[in-house]
Amino acid sequence: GYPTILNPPSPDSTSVASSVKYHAEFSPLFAPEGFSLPKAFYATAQSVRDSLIVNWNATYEYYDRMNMKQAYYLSMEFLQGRALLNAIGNLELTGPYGDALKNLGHNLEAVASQEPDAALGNGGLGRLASCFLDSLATLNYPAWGYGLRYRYGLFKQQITTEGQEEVAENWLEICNPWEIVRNDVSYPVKFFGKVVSGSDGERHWIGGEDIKAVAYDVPIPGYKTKTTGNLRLWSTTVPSEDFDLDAFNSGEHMKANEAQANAEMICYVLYPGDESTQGKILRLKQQYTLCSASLQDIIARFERRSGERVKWEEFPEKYVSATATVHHQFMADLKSVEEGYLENMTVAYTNHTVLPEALEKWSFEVMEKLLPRHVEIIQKIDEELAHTIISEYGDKDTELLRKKLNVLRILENVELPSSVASLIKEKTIVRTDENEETEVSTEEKGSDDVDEEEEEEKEKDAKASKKAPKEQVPEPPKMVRMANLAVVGGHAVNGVAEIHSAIVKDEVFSDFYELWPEKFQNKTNGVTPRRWIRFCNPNLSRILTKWIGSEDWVLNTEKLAVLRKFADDKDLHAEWIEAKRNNKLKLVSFIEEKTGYTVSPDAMFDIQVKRIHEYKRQLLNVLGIVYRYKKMKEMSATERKVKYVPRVCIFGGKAFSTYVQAKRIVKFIIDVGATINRDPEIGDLLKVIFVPDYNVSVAELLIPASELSQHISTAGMEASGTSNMKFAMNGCVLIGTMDGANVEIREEVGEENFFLFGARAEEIAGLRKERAEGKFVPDPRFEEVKDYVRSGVFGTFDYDELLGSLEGNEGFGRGDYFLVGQDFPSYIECQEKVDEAYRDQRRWTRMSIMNTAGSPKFSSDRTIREYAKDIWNIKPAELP
Ligand code: DL6
Repeated sequence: GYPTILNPPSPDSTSVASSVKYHAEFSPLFAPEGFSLPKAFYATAQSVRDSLIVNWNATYEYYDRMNMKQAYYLSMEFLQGRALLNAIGNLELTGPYGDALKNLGHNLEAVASQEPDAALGNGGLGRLASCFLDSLATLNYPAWGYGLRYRYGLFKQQITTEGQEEVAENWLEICNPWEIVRNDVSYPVKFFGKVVSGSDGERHWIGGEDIKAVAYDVPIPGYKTKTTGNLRLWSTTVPSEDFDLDAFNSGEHMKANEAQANAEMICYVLYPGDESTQGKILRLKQQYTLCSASLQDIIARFERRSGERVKWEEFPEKYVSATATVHHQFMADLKSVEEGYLENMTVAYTNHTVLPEALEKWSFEVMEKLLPRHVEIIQKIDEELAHTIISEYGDKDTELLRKKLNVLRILENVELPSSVASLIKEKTIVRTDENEETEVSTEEKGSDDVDEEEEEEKEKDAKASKKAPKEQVPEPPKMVRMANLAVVGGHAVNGVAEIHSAIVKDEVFSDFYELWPEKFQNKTNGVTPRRWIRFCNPNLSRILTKWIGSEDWVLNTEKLAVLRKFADDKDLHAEWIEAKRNNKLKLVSFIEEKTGYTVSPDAMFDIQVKRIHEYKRQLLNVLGIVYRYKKMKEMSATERKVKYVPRVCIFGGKAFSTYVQAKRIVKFIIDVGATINRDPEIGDLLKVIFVPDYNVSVAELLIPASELSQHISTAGMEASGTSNMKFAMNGCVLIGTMDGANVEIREEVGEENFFLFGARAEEIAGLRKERAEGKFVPDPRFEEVKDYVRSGVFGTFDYDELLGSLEGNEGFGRGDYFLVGQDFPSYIECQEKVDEAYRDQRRWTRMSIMNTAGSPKFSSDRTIREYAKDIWNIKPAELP
């Protein structure tokens, strides 16, 4: 029943204009009079969507008909940004739409800037998911994305003199013109209730709270292909009969609406605060909703496509190769696991962080209440895992067995069934001498298993020694380790850059690696060259096309390497510098509009944009700026002009609303900027800008204008980073540590074209240890810079908590866990080398060209091909 036309007549500007006018009139979102910019945007988007729908339906029909293996990418975040320019670019309709809008009295860029960013993500994780969708469609892979349709996304960041303020981001206020609600596609999702044994011998989950997940589909057009993928986002509501009409009619209006409000709440915001138990439950509900609805949908599709006879054994081969890239990896609706649908070869786990606080653990009790049946199944999986561990290590070394059970089990501090516990007990009885048997440990038996006998023994001992019995130590909390569940359940586990994957297998999951080495892989991240060069940087794109000889590089980034040949060509240099300057000029206006500061386009644009986090070390950057400022102030005007290259230091990024230290960092940057930017002695030599509400469309403006960008995380802590790739592609030189994908970028662009500093990942543990032992001797320049801040130059805000975190030796939170003081000297010395290189504009331009030329590897097309071949086992299928 789908239309068979795959090629709608290629619209020229006249037919485009009439389609836009048609939508302004017949798909109205505004009053009939006038044709304002917002009205023009929505009408244009609706018109573009018409073109997308034809290929979208055809793609869907083709996959259905061919019954081919499909991949599903599940992610809590998709950071799509704006879609208009991307869609018309991919459809090769930019010209016709530009002309049509001009005829209608508007300019395409201004119309496009009306689109609110779809900010259903927090940072790199969500943006990666969106780049992957673009590559999947472009390369004709049968694949869909699944996520949640958050009503408010993350939050809108406002910057005031007090720092960051969060405001709800109402991105759906007018409507999302790209989405289509599929009212016929919805699934029940259950929470709470209880599990009972039925007369059929099966366990049944009954009662509780029932909600409904409804599908909203967003088309994902590939570049120069008919393939149009799908991003299915779930929104939550209640089955209609759940409206309590009796309560409503008896005046209890709120109560009548309670079920609806509870259900809708699930999709209100991304990462709701989770400090309270209610907050934790809400997050678990979100994760479970995504997994449950998506899996029900996948299974329903499998059943439908199977026709009369459903062969479950074909499920893994035929259909699912889902990637749980949910950083809170609630991997799967485990009911399906139990029923055998999702055994091997179906779910793969990508790890995106090694930060312990992001490797999620759920309270066993909370989970047991919310998902009682799943907890039973997790216990079964955990039990099976225990058997595997016992058979692997039980006969070798009892200490080892104990350690392995402690580390590998999914359930922490939860007792195993008595049969397994006694098996372990048997294995852990060792002979200390010929007659005596000693139990090695009770730890693996779980807290409930600590024998009463043993407690009595202790009390007896205490009495014997005439001491009062010790106070009862609170029981350790019972937890479900989601990452362990993901490794056990996944057929493949991968990290996202070489160094990160090495840490994943050798440190974070080393015990699992020992057990199942074949599961572990690396898949270095990538970004789409369509959005991140072709569409966001037309000035550079024209140069690339001219010097490479064709526009092929958009699909075959290997071609970028051709530029190496011309790295010293004077004509290329001239064009390169002009393009960068034009991009900088655009940014100058934007900065003025958003912050009120005027910056000089002649200064070096030095940018650090990413989530604000202590491990990403925006603090190191700003302390470096403070040091530079102090030195400038100590010099004469002439000296400082000779020594320093003018710089505009630009920051952008959001601090999570409850992350106090990150918010202090934002406030600090703003205060430093307020002082420096007003200092007449310094003028254009140094400016510090915090760009408010950093998001995808702001990145599209900043990255093309960047000359230096900072990727300066504590080594070993950034899984990959993807903005580093975008910057390099756009001819920006990087300053960075040996961390995440920096390592590979440096390898590709050449070490002479990358500013490296700081401790290496393998040194970090030793350095932290030294620090804890009080052996660290801070560099005097580091002390000097902190004293300078404390002297009040940047205002009266109390920076003790911030600077204090860099001092002492008390471990996490204090004692400079992120080693800012350790790396400070090498950082500022490296920054001097940056100035020196920039002063020589020929050298700098060469470095810039070499960065673009060295970035082919970082296309998400390469990453996706690797996933498809090595993990998902899917093949491209171009529409006939
Ligand atoms: O893999 C995408 C992206 C990496 O590039 C970043 O290095 C990494 O921080 C990010 N991970 C997350 C996970 N959650 N937390 N925290 O956002 O993934």
